[in-house]
Amino acid sequence: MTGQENGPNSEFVEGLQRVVGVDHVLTSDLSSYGTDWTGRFIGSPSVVVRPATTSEVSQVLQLCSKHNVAVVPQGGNTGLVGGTVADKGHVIVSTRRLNSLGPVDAVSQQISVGAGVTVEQVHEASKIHGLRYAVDFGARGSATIGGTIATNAGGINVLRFGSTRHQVVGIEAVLPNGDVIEHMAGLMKDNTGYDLASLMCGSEGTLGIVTAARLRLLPLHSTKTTVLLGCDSTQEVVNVVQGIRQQFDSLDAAELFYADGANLVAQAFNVAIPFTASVYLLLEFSADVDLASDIERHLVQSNFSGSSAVAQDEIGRSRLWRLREEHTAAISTHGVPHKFDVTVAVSDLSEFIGKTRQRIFETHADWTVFIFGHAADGNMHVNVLGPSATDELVDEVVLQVVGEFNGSISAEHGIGSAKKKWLSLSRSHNEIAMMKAIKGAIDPQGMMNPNTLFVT
Ligand code: FAD
Ligand code: 2HG
Ligand code: ZN
Repeated sequence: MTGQENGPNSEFVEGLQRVVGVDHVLTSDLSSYGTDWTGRFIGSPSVVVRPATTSEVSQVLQLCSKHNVAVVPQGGNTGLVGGTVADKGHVIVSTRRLNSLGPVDAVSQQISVGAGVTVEQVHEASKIHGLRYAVDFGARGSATIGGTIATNAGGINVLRFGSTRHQVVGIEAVLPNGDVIEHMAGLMKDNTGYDLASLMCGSEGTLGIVTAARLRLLPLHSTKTTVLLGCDSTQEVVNVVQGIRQQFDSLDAAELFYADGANLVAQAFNVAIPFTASVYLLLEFSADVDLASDIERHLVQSNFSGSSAVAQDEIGRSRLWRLREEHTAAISTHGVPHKFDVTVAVSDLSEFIGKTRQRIFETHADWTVFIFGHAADGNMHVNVLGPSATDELVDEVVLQVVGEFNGSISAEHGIGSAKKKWLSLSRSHNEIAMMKAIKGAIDPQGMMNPNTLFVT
């Protein structure tokens, strides 16, 4: 839907300017808002509006509703599935000025923040009080709390603490008609009907705009131990992770990557690889005791015979983490990838990865494939360089393999515009019908993020 295919009409733009001020209604030089992080999805928004308060968001949405203009919410624009692609005539509502932060409530171990606050800002504010925010991933410096809620972001600590949905204890959001819902008390026991905060998690901007959230914080442990292991096969990684999880409830992260990805990162960013291996497993533990010797003992007892490197100081840990976290940026230095963030049962991981590589090779032997991800969740990232941005053959091939393994076509990035054609591989007809009924009830005009989630 949009009533402004030929560009925004002046009455509408002036209305927006009255709400947020002239400086915060942009109608030219919009490419940084119009193109996604990967460069694969390029939109052509007509207007970017930058409200600073919930009341301004409400007035902006009322105006958009009145003028029949489609709205694309945008936070840090670090999404990887084309979820912020806006067509001509669409308005991007940037939430970055909704940046109120805290204070940390040390008694309830919670914090209230505006949707435009970054994940890293929440980490820093929590740390001062001996607390931590569980959601963490490479784009922490730019990804916003609103964006992480809208995508139900996962990241490296899901195995211990769950995804974003598990951290959100209160929500404030503006519905398409401008109505505000606000449920921010953060009561841990509160069974008073539908869980609207949870509904907004993973809604990808299709139901309204998240303007603030109350987040659960956790005690910050005094010691972090990061261990890089060299393994011979994916199945060995799966076995090691299983043994470690049984022994250590202090395991925060278990990340897998291969020699090809490590070499790419090393070349792109001059990061040293401590030893060679075909598959790497990066483990991170946090606890109030030094776990290094316990971990070493466990590995010896379980007959682990590969190479290893251990770091407990900030610089050493960061060196090891860069090998994993810089995969995304390193791949992008070689072109515009097709990206998949999929989950299969951990017990199927090895077979799934083998089959995925084989099918891609059979489809096009010259395409380059990088696979890495969150080993304990069965969440792998398959990145393919070679096909053009609009060629969807590789998408069809990879997502079909996921379907064969009864996996999920989106583990953590969302469906966006990239995967909406394949939603039925992971969701039944009745489930999609129910989701569309919810969308229709909340957004009868279909004005919220129309290119995302559903094929319309
Ligand atoms: P955007 O990209 O701006 O938007 C994403 C989606 O949310 C869009 O559909 C948008 O319309 C909607 N949206 C944004 N803000 C709001 C709001 N306030 N209200 C309603 N809808 C909104 N993701 C993971 O899950 N795990 C990872 O490990 C991970 N690692 C990454 C590493 C790198 C280097 C990069 C570049 C990205 C990574 N991502 C990861 C993907 C991305 O950072 C997440 O999807 C993040 O949640 C997006 O936040 P954002 O603020 O940038 O949202
Ligand atoms: C990660 O785990 C992110 O590093 C990004 O989810 C994955 O670049 C990707 O495909
Ligand atoms: Zn990831």
